[in-house]
Amino acid sequence: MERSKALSIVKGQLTEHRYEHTLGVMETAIWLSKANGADEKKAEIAAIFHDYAKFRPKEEMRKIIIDQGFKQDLLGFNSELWHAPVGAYLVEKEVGINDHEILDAIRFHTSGRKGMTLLEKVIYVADYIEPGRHFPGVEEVRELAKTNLELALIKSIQNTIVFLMKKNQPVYPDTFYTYNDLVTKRE
Ligand code: DGI
Ligand code: FE
Ligand code: FE
Ligand code: FE
Repeated sequence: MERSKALSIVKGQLTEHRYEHTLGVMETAIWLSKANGADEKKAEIAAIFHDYAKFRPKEEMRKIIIDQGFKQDLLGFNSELWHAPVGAYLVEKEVGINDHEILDAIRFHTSGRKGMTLLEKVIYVADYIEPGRHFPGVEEVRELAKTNLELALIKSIQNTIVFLMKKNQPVYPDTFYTYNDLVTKRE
């Protein structure tokens, strides 16, 4: 799909602020792809659609997770996690994207997973460091991403876990599995 067509589709789903974020993720995902040998075109499309479901009503998302038999444990954790698997589903159903690498990059962009693909790593890190992001620790991850995607990914997951724990919020187990998998492989 053409970039302009994809952007016009997603614009209708997002707020202005979230659309600007999406453009930032797109640009960042393209340069991370170039630097790491990922498929630039797939990264572009995955980035454009990664937050497609962000503003769907909670009840719609809950119903899709139940009806489609997605991981039911999601329902017991922060609903912020839901837009990723629901997004992958809706992007296929409503937009007609059926490339599984792209859909998985959308599906796992919030929690990550054990055995993340290169494209999934690119989208995860791009989502975290795009130029519109301003939070403590983001600059360190931006620096790491210039030379080492893997280390940038590990640091961004660590930061997310610490951020949630500092707020006494639950951490979805897959976020830990992602982290453990990445650091175990580096040992
Ligand atoms: O949709 P975005 O804001 O661009 O970013 P995202 O899809 O990475 O969403 C991250 C949000 O999800 C962030 O505000 C923290 C929240 N969250 C809640 N519980 C968890 C979680 N994120 C992860 N990775 N793991 C959790 O257990
Ligand atoms: Fe997201
Ligand atoms: Fe993220
Ligand atoms: Fe995002």
